[in-house]
Amino acid sequence: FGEASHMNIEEIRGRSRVILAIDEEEPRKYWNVLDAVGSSVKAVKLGWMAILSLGSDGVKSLINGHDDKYFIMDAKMADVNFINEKIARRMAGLGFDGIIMHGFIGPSNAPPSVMDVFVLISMTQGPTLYDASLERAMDYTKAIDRRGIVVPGNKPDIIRKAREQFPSDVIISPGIGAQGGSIGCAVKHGADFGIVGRSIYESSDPVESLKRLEREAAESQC
Ligand code: O7E
Repeated sequence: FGEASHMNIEEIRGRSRVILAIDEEEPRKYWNVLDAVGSSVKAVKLGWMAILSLGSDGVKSLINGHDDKYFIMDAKMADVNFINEKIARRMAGLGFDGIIMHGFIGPSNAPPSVMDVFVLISMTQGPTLYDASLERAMDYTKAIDRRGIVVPGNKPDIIRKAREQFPSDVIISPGIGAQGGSIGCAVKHGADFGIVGRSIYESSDPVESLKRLEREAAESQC
């Protein structure tokens, strides 16, 4: 995945603490939001809404048109290995730098790392089975070849436990703003990035919202 001129996720961490999530219906909105925020956003998370709204060729064009940014595909993969691998290779072909999979499937079903893998260990809503056996979910995740993990930004205690168990992972945390989490608190407890969707893309001033989030992340307070 060599052509793009953007930074890797660890380099981005030194400059920005927000990963912009876009889950819109309307294809044009993906372009509009990225135009509005410009170079201040360094990492973007897209998911199934982007693939459904833009189509895979549309997603590829969007990524090509913003080659200063790091793109993560929120596939939440949880299939058998050979399917996960096919999906990961296709997503890498669209230009994605990272992909998200569920941790519960364990290392034998994880795809070989054709790009950065982020493993989901606990969710913003729930409780889910992850919360009933968080320690085991963490053990499964430790055995997966990965760049980082996903833990809920609206559950600071889980972020703290995850940071203790995963001292050198890149921790990315959704659930900031619209789902009640605070980015300052998430960073204070050990998150590297807050993943933020509606609080930015539905804001009347996305740039101002982004700046406020970056300020809160830098202050790192609850
Ligand atoms: O509430 P918003 O609008 O800021 O959007 C939250 C985003 O985070 C959205 O894209 C959703 O798919 C994602 N998310 C959760 O909301 N909860 C989770 O537990 C996990 C994720 C997620 O991003 O998972 C993979 C990173």
